[in-house]
Amino acid sequence: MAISSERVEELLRTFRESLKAKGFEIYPFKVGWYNAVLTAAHHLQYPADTLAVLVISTPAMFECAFLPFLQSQSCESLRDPIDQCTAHTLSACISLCFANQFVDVSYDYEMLPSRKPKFLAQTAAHVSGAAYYYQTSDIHNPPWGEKKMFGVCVHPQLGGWFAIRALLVFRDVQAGAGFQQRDPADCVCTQEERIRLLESFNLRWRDWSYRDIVPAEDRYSDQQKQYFITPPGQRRALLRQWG
Ligand code: GSH
Repeated sequence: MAISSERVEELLRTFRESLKAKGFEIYPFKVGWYNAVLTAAHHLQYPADTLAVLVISTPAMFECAFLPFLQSQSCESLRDPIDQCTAHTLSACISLCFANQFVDVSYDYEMLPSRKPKFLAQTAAHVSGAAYYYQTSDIHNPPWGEKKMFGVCVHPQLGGWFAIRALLVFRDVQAGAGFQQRDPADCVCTQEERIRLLESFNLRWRDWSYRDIVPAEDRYSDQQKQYFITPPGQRRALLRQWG
């Protein structure tokens, strides 16, 4: 039986609150909305009404989940501290909130045997309403000719100060017709701004200016910036310094 949109919210309420306290946000959607915009090779193999949830990290994740996670572990044993922290936090919240549900979890860092990602994170962000995925196709006369320019997601409150972390699929939960798709906020409205966004992201991504394309309510702390600016191979030394 398909559940109403109120039941979807009820099902997710405690999970949403537990993850918010750790600096994550969740955005529910139907698998069919995602499959509708992709070729068959990328489809998620579930019926169209199956409930899925996208998980993103906000700037608060670093202080609310990551630093406490480091305190609880021996840093030397962590190979992928950020990914391990995300998996640890999500698994704990899933066990707590969905003891009686089958939840299939895919992380942004996981690949299929074909080397394709398990899900297209930016597409999932767009169809779930989390963040608008700006691509060359959103620009009428792209000034770059045939040059490949990657698309980028912009969150209406966080700009680019967030990261897409995971996709959950509730195998046995079908959402009813009342659960309606909401478009993501189109916060980079003009052609000029969209060109500036894609140029900043593709040509000057190291300076992170694309993240401030819209005024953000929250941004990464200096400590978090220092962590992410440091190449992953050198972060262990940084963690040792932070002690
Ligand atoms: N695999 C490493 C770990 O788990 O520590 C690296 C993780 C990592 O740095 N991921 C990037 C990230 O979280 C890409 S998703 N960046 C934050 C951002 O770009 O906002």
